[in-house]
This record gives sequence, structure tokens and C-alpha cells, in this order.
Amino acid sequence: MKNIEIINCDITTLNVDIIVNAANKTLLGGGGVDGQIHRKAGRELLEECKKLNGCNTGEAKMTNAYKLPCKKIIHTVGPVYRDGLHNEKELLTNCYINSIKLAEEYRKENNLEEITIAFPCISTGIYGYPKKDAANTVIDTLNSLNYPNINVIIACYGNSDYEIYNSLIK
Ligand code: AR6
Repeated sequence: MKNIEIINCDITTLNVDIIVNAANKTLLGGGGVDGQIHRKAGRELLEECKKLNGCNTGEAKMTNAYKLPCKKIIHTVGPVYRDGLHNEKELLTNCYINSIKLAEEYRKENNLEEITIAFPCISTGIYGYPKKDAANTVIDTLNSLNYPNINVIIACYGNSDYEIYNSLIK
């Protein structure tokens, strides 16, 4: 990645190229960050999502952002955490890799020199993924990828995630 920045914020307020949504397989909205994104983007987002036929765990699909300040939304579906023995780590990794692949396609299609994509801490809310394990996996994944025209923001929602990520990035 070009740069990785950890910030403590509500991801729906970010005026970046792309924000990522921690969605569920239906892509039709829910609680957590998904609920906030749908509420603030407006009804048109749901109408577009209805045409996508859902999304498998670890995969990603892009939509417009409607009333949000960002330009696009990538919806990805994190794993529901059970015990760490059900492919959770690989599926969480796939969410980040597949979202960044889509972001790079978007960058190239639009002839943009560089773009910024912001991620929430996928799966670590309602889906119960342990926060430190998730953060370690996310940082390892991002460090293993070579996308020199993509800036990443990790949008932490509250101090606990923010502190975990800052301790890892040092
Ligand atoms: N900005 C940034 N991060 C946020 C925001 C926000 N506005 N709101 C919550 N978070 P969750 P999951 C953080 O539960 O665990 C939905 O019902 C939150 O603190 O939103 O992947 C979907 O439809 C946590 O760190 O997503 C699925 O059914 C992180 O976002 C299910 O929840 C993820 O928490 C997905 O569960």
C-alpha cells in the first residue's frame, strides 16, 4: 500500500474515494456500520443492493455512495466468528484482499493517480471476531500487498480498536 493511516472516526463521515461496508450476505442492510451506511446513503443504496444478488463471505461488491460524502462503497461480508477453526482468518483476509482488488480496478478505470480506501474493523462487532486477532491479520495482510497507488485508512470506531492498531503499527 502507499500509506496506512489509523484514525478514530465514524466511517460514514469520510470524504474519501471508497469506504468499505461490513455487510451480511444479503447486502440488504443490518445493524452496526452497515445500518449507519444505509441510513446515511439513503434508500437508493438499498435499491442498488437489491440488484446484486447478495455476496458470499470474503467476497466484495461495489456500489455508488448516494448521499454519503465518499464516491463509492465496497460491500464485503466478513466471517461470523465461531472458534477460529472455521476458516475465519482466511475469510477475513479475503475481505481485505478482494476489496483492495476492486478498488484498484476502480482506480484504473477512472485513470486516477492514487485513491484512498477506508475500512471499518470488519467482523469485530456483531460477528464477534476477537479485536486483537483481527487487527493482526489485517496489518499482516495489508503489509503483504503491493498496491503503490492505494492509500488505506483503518477507521476505528472508539478507542479500543484505535489503541490496538496503533500498538501494531509502531
Ligand atoms: N464507522 C466505523 N466503524 C463502525 C461504525 C461507524 N459508523 N459503526 C460501527 N463500527 P459491525 P460485523 C465498527 O457489527 O462485526 C450488521 O448487522 C464496530 O465498532 O458493524 O462485521 C451486518 O449487516 C466494529 O468495530 O460489523 C452484518 O449482519 C466494526 O465496525 C453484521 O452486522 C464492525 O462491527 C456484520 O458484523
